[in-house]
Amino acid sequence: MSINMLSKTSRCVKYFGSNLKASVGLAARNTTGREVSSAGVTRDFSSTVTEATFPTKEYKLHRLDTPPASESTLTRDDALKFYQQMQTIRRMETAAGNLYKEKIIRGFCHLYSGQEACCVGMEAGIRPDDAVITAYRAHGWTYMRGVPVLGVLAELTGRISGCAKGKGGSMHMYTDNFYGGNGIVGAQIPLGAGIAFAQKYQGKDNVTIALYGDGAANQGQLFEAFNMAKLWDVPAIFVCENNGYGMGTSVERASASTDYYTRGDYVPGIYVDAMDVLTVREATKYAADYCRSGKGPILLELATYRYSGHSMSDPGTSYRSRDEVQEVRQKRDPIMLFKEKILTSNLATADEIKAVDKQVRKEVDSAVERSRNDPEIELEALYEHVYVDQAKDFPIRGCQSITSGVAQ
Ligand SMILES: Cc1ncc(C[n+]2csc(CCOP(=O)(O)OP(=O)(O)O)c2C)c(N)n1
Ligand SMILES: [Mg+2]
Repeated sequence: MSINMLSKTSRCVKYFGSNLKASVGLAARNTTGREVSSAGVTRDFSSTVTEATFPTKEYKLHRLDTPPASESTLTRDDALKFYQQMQTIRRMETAAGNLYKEKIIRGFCHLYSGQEACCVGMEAGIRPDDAVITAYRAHGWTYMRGVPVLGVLAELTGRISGCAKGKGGSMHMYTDNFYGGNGIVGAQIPLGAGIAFAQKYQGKDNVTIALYGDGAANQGQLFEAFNMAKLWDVPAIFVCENNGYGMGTSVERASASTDYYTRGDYVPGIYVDAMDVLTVREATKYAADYCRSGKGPILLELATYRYSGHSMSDPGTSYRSRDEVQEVRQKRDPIMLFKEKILTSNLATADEIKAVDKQVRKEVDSAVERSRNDPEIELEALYEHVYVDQAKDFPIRGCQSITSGVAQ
């Protein structure tokens, strides 16, 4: 039984900063105020509210007259859901980092820790049938688009339970309406414009989110894609995840202008504080409405931070100080801020948060175990899935030695 179904009414609170501004009456949720969930977790509702309203962080606008919503109403269900999603991604990435250090994951591995509010907030602002395409920092997005933790971690260890059967690894994960995971910096942006073009061409009511990093933001191919997207007014939400650094370089050293939300020129843009998941959600809803109404592309700059180095081979300390990373962790961490928010507003109790943490730990630990021990695909399966409906003996150049036993 969902929380909402149980509640006859509710307490709703409105927050402005830390001050409680308004609250409306409390009515019984059920006779006992307690529920045992299907997971066996006892929830005590007596002290919680069903929804609360928070101010969003200030947006900066480029070629737009009205900003996204200045307030965001959060239900109890969504509060626990967003917390669980962000915490799962954090723990999954920590597990991936550890597996990499053990040399069980090989090759590239780019972690998303610190940036969780971006994908969780954006997913909450679009629909599952909308499309997403991102760069190589793809694990969090893969999970948010519906791949379970096992599908991500086993992909990283190259095992059969991986979402690409272990053939893709860190940068090449896919699922329905999720077009990867792309290793070439910036290359996913023209592809994203193409997906949006197809949506418009086919008369669909969908939008495409195409994400790139600050390091990709100065590439020529982005501006070519912006031009065509605006020329044909395709429903593309271009998103610059500005985590402050490219591969070993700060944005200030690499960019003549770091106002990335203005860099689409004739494409309107919004600067978004992406350490706050609700601010991201409202900006995304706004952008999706904008695109769906036929106005063409829009650009969001999500100001965020990554805790790890660029990849596992970068300790991430030669171009920024440990103190800086520590300070963000202590003062601006998106999960910590959100947890504080839902606890102080009584959307969730400390016990419920603990129960979520426990469940997340269990899921990630069991996915780690299987990702270590699952088999790899059969050798012959390496040349499958190159083409749609590929004939059994279809020759793939470079793979004949495997299939025919003849060295090439
Ligand atoms: C065309 C191309 N050039 C260079 C690289 C190497 N490279 C990989 S990531 C990266 C920096 C990208 O930084 P950013 O876009 O800010 O993304 P972040 O890693 O911060 O998420 C570079 C130069 C590449 N993969 N592709
Ligand atoms: Mg970056």
